[in-house]
Amino acid sequence: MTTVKSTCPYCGVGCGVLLTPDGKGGLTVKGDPDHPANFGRLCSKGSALAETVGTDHRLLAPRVDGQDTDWDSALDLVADRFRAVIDEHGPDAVAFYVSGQLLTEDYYVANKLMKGFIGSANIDTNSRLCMSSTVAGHKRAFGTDTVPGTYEDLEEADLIVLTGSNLAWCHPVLYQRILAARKARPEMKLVVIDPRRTASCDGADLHLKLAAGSDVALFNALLAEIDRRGMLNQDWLDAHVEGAEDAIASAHACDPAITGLSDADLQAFFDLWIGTQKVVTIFSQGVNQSSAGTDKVNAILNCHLATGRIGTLGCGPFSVTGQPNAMGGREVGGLANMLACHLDLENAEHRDAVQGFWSSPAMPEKPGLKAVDMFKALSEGRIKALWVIHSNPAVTLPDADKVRDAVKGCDFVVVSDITERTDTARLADVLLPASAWSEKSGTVTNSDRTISRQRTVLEAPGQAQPDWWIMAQVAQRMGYAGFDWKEPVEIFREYAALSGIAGQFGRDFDISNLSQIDGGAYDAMQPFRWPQGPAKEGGRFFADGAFYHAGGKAKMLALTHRPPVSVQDGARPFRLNTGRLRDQWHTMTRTALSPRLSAHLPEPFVDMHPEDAAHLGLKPADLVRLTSPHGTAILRLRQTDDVAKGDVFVPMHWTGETAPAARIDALVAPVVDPISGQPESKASTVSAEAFVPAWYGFAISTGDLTPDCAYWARARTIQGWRAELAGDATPEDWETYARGLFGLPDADTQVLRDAKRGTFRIAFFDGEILLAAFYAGPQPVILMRDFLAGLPGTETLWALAGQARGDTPDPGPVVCSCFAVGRNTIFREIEGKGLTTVEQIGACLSAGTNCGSCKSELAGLLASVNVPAE
Ligand SMILES: Nc1nc2c(c(=O)[nH]1)N[C@H]1C(S)=C(S)[C@@H](COP(=O)(O)OP(=O)(O)OC[C@H]3O[C@@H](n4cnc5c(=O)[nH]c(N)nc54)[C@H](O)[C@@H]3O)O[C@H]1N2
Ligand SMILES: Nc1nc2c(c(=O)[nH]1)N[C@H]1C(S)=C(S)[C@@H](COP(=O)(O)OP(=O)(O)OC[C@H]3O[C@@H](n4cnc5c(=O)[nH]c(N)nc54)[C@H](O)[C@@H]3O)O[C@H]1N2
Ligand code: SF4
Ligand SMILES: [Mo]
Repeated sequence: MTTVKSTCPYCGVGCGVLLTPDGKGGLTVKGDPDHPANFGRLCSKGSALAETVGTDHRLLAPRVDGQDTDWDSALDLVADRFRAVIDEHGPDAVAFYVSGQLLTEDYYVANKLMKGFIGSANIDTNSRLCMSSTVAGHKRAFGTDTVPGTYEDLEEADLIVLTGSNLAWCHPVLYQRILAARKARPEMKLVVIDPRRTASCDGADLHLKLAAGSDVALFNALLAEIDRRGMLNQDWLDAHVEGAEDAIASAHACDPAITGLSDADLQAFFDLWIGTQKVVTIFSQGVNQSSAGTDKVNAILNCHLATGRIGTLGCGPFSVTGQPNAMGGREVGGLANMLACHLDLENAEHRDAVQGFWSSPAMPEKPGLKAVDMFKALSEGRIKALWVIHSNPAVTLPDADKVRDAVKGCDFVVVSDITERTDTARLADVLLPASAWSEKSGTVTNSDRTISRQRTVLEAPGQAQPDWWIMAQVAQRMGYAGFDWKEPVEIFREYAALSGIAGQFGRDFDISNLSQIDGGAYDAMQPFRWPQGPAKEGGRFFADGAFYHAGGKAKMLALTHRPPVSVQDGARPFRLNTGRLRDQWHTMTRTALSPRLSAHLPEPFVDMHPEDAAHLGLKPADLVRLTSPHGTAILRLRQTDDVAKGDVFVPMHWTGETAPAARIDALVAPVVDPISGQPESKASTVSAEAFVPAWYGFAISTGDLTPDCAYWARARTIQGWRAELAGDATPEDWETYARGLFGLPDADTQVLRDAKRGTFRIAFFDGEILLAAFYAGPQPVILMRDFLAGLPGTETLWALAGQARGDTPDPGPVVCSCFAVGRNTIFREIEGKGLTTVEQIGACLSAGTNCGSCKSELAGLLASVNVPAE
């Protein structure tokens, strides 16, 4: 089988992969040593990609009202219904909600259809929840949405500042590149700015645990100090920047105490930042997902502009993009207030040029509805037909229960997905089967503007078709010309040609040198970064001081601190921070298919400071109920001083499919940044209390497992499933309950009952093969879970003991997912062999030697054992 070069479908690092199909529908995945993003490295998610292909979970045919059908019927229906709504209520009564995970070619078609032909700008994307504050901040400062630097800068910097970015878990290969650079040049410094201690803090020189939402105050304080120390780059400011005086005055007026940081910490940060010429400030969702997100971005950009530290080797602000094509979506104009190729929707000349290029009948003159407003319009009946493509908004939008209800209540909802098993897909009137990664073909752009190919290596199952094809078919059936492409390369050529028009308007994004590219060259396309050509030294922007505002200058902005909108008070004393885990991707529709990835953190949780937990009377492993005015969630307690007192952290990944009580966006307030419209996903306020169920349970099985009780969370294991459960009322008969849970009405059983303690254990068998087991009691059940999870499907007659026999030690929860090495195994090795370094653990157990994503966790385990002598 031939090996094909492609790109990882997860984060915005955009790693190159080598894919070799096995001829049986599967493939092997390796890092591409030649790709400039990763040079062969992959993280745990990339390494596990092979476990997420396959057809078990796939949607195989178009489905209308729950019935499988053929493409013609489904596409005609979608075209007719959209046409009917537009004819009756106008173009603004329909909407598309799309995704930064779409390929550029898909994205281009979606935009052309909605903005150029339907004639509405009601197309927004999950990038609104992700990158829109950065887009708005870049445009305010630079006049265009441009990331100035390249990945090489992360290695060449003398100081890296991670602001609101858990790079170790969310952009693991970039983090590994930084770690490798620090190893080669130990003088390179790392500062983390995050209210929470994260894996990215291990080995950092300084962690500023700032008060949630206080980044503007912190960077204002830095700007004021730059001025105080006489470190403004006055020549550069005079030549290339407007607004410096006002910005600096506002910075002086801002009180650094707002950050909650000690003077010593502030001074240490100022010394490092001001004293290091080659500084890269990386920022991500701790900055963007805020009601002051755009100001936070500009507060960072102000400091780089004030010192002229931008666009040179190892130097500049660096927004890391989240999704694999978040950057491509920005280039192609995916947001409701943008046109393709960094042209502006509200600029009549730009609009006319694009309309001419498309020969399109109608173009909207105003921006369309931004994501949160779009779903509000949906709930109010102003949007009457919605098409969701490659996203799961019923889980990931703020006020998610309301969003879910709005989708449910909408007259006509179309969802394009690869699986029907999502909270949003389950609500669709028409469900369209999309080809998945490895089956489709196109381009994506990563965080440093490198455009890479995704290529087809597997055949799409059933009737699945690529997203661009589905949209182009609907467009043609609506009677629109200009959608009759046969291959993605034809779309790419058209898009590249359009970027030439942008170039004529002096915009930064111009790849029109590729507008004649033929199929062969497209197939062979190597990763390349824009801008192309000699114009920009090293592929960076702005070192020459040429910005994109009308006068050619950059702008510094005068900024004041605004606290998060949701108020912390006696009724809602906790600030709810949300974010990501190392081994899961968003709503888990793909990563949760991998038993390895599911083993790292198999259950949703809330991180709470031990003093807060004690104050609420909570014990380890208790369940906690969080409540906001919008919704409620039940989560397992993890006590940790990683979070500050008064803060709680909950991962965003669990859904109706995996843990219906733990959909955390149900609690998040639909509050947005006034400029970007990006939701404040990290600073809602909630109350917390113990959730005391009548019983707790744990289940393992070879077969499917869908519990029905107040709280449950399930995860894949190598042989099947594992689940945590808790119920409000004790079932009358445990055996009946357990048989129903597993769908095993007749299987042989072993039962262990302790009437006095109220505990019950049951195991189901086929001969001596364990099919399933269930453990319940009035208290959290203490078991060797990770050991038990491996038992179903094996000959086991002693599962009821709930623990390993003496000779089989419990591995504990997985730390290294590449080699499935558990925490207990690592502890035993550390203690038994007296290990003191991460490298030694790797040598003994292989842990951390493949992707390296768990190295910081290994360091944490070592630190907890090797407490230095006083
Ligand atoms: N494993 C994994 N990787 C991913 C993804 C995934 O789902 N899983 N998703 C991808 C996507 S789409 C994205 S957008 C990126 C996101 O990547 P990141 O932005 O790095 O991830 P998050 O965990 O959302 O948030 C980052 C940090 O912001 C901190 N934070 C919260 N409030 C504040 C604040 O007020 N100020 C500051 N300075 N920090 C704050 C949080 O504590 C958190 O540690 O990850 C990408 N990579
Ligand atoms: N509380 C809180 N909420 C957040 C965030 C947070 O930090 N905290 N982060 C926000 C951010 S940054 C982001 S990016 C969003 C992400 O949120 P979503 O985009 O809603 O989440 P995903 O799980 O990535 O959804 C992608 C969907 O596309 C489907 N899919 C996979 N491949 C294909 C394909 O090839 N074609 C099609 N048509 N479908 C496909 C998947 O099965 C899945 O249902 O969440 C946002 N929500
Ligand atoms: S860092 Fe991991 S998830 Fe991101 S692109 Fe690379 S392999 Fe994929
Ligand atoms: Mo994102």
